[in-house]
Amino acid sequence: MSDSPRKTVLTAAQPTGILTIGNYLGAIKHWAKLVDEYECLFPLVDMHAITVPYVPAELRQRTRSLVAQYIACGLDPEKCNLFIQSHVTGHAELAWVLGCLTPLGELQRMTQFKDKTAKGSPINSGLFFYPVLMAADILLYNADLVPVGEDQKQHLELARNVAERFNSNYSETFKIPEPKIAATAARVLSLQDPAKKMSKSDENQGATILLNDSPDVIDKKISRAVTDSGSEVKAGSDKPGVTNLLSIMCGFSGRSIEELQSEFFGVGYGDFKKRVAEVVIEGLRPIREKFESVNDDKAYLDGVLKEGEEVAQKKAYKILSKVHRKVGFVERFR
Ligand code: AQP
Repeated sequence: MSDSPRKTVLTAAQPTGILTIGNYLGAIKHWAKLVDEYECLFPLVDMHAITVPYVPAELRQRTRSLVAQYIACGLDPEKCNLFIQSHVTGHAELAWVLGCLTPLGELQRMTQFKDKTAKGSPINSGLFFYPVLMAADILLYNADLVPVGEDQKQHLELARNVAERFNSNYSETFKIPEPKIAATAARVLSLQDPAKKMSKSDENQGATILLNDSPDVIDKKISRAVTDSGSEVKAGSDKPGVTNLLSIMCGFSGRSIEELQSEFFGVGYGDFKKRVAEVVIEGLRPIREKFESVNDDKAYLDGVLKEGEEVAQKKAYKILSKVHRKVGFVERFR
């Protein structure tokens, strides 16, 4: 089914803002380790980003910037494929076919949709259809493995179901994608409300640390992060704020929670936070420097995206032609 003897990995981020240390520690840092072993496709999913309110000029700018952020985080375009989802029309085309195989009830069960509708803001049908588009993103390249966080497991399950349904209705076509969960991936929480995850689109700027935040800003945000009652630097369900800071420090330093707890035994919250800020600033320094050096190089970024698009387009066309033939569409004339 695939040209490559290597397994294919596909995973994505939405260009909805500058990446946070949550996106980095929970996802991209781990993706960067896969490029030597797997054939990796990392689409920038701009079509998913328009399922929620957005500003067109910002989306365009954020999509370009996301390529630079990916490269800065270690996704080497020489070793993996970076491209824009909307540049490969097969994503939308396959989503339509898969949508026609997806019972309404399956989409109504998606907890992410239910959560977003519960917030009461106006909902469009694109948001409802989001999991089908995600299934198309994956199946269009016959991906073997999909690195996902807990929050995306249900969507991947839907992709697996729809692939199985297609194979059983129309004969074997798609591989059934498997989740790939990095054992050490952190779930980074909001600095202002550790009951929710850190999100790049959070309107409260104090809640997130962005990959291009300056050392001063990082220092301020961490010093103002909410902590918990008591004064001990210790992880636990009764101390979500401190646990989050410890886990951020683990992510950047590679040290375990236990080691950090012993180091900070008897140390107050203020000094602990200063140390967390230093580690985050040092961890982000090379990323910020690389980002600044590539973000303005439009010719280089365009070259990366153009090459990515060509590779993705070729792969997508192969699968899509097969799908069109199987579902009974007349062969295209070009
Ligand atoms: N706080 C987080 N901790 C760990 N992992 C996270 N991811 C996101 N936030 C955290 C992981 O980052 C990858 C890319 O995410 P995405 O851009 O596709 O969408 P998202 O999960 O909705 O990320 P955000 O930052 O919360 O975006 P917005 O604000 O637009 O909704 C995924 O692998 C995700 O699990």
